[in-house]
Amino acid sequence: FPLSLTRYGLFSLLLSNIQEYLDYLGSSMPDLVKIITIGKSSENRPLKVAHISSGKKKDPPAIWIDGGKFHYFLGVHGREWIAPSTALFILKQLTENYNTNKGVVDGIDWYIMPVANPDGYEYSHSTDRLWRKSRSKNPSKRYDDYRSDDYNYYDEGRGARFFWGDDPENCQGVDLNRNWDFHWKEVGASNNPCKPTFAGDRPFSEPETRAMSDFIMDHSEQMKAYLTLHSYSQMLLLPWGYTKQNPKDYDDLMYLGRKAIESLTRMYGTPYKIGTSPSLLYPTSGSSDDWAKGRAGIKYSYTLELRDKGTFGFLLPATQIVPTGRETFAAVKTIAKHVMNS
Ligand code: ING
Ligand code: ZN
Repeated sequence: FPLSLTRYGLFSLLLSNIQEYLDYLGSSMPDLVKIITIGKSSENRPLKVAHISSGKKKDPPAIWIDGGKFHYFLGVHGREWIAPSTALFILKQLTENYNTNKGVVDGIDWYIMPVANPDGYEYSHSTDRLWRKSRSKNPSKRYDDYRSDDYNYYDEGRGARFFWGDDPENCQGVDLNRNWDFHWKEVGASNNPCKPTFAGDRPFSEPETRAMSDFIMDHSEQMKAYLTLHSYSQMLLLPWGYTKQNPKDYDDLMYLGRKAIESLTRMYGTPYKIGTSPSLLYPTSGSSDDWAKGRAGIKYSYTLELRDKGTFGFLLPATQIVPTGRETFAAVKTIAKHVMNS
């Protein structure tokens, strides 16, 4: 199957290519890969998860990876194109290169969702390259009505290097990384549907976050690690996002996080920072990694902010897709081995 991660150059992978590739894996390796449709997006696109399980080990621990919810494992965010590519790279290694990666495939049940925000991903290709949110229709209220309660944190300080601009023309969609039901909308999220960090009218208002959270909850006992891929800034973020207090097992998360990043950096020397979002970036609430730890009880919950540090930002050149995939897979394997042995 001719899936070339770089073939589409700067235009990245089209959603249709990704969906076709998932279906191809499911039908060509039915004993190893099952494609599960966990729901539909606002615009009725299927939300697909690849379940990789060789059946070699009884009751193995499981790892979830999403890109583009977010952003990367096609994370949740539309514009963060390196996320789905990296998720696909990992998926490809675990399946087509099974023989090289037998240890981690046999020892783990993998759930990989390359595109958690298919509508936003599609919209970032067709209309607005820097689109972040989903594409659901918000109740029409004049933009001016929201000005008074705008949350302006991102207009100052370090967050400003991201694109958080006002978008009065585009008041559709919800930030799928502010919509989760854990300390929802307490900090770092907007009431304003025209802002890139709009949290939604209520927690889990969106079909994408509902489908993901229901699925993860159904498998939460098995899941030992939750990874969500975003871009950009080269950071491994750990909970909590909503408070400056650290979780009780912060040292365990830092220990494994450091080991994972050592593996990543060993490959090409790419430097990463490790810490919580309030200490490295900005506070946020209603994000998926906080929910995965706080509600689903998944111990190792991490957000990976992939390449780069701002030179190209969201417009990462296609020549960096495969190196990003390789170094990120090294980090993911380190996490997998730890989870297998503990
Ligand atoms: N960054 C993440 C965001 O949703 C993040 C950073 C993730 C903060 C998880 C806190 C918790 O803002 C991008 N690039 O979207
Ligand atoms: Zn993101």
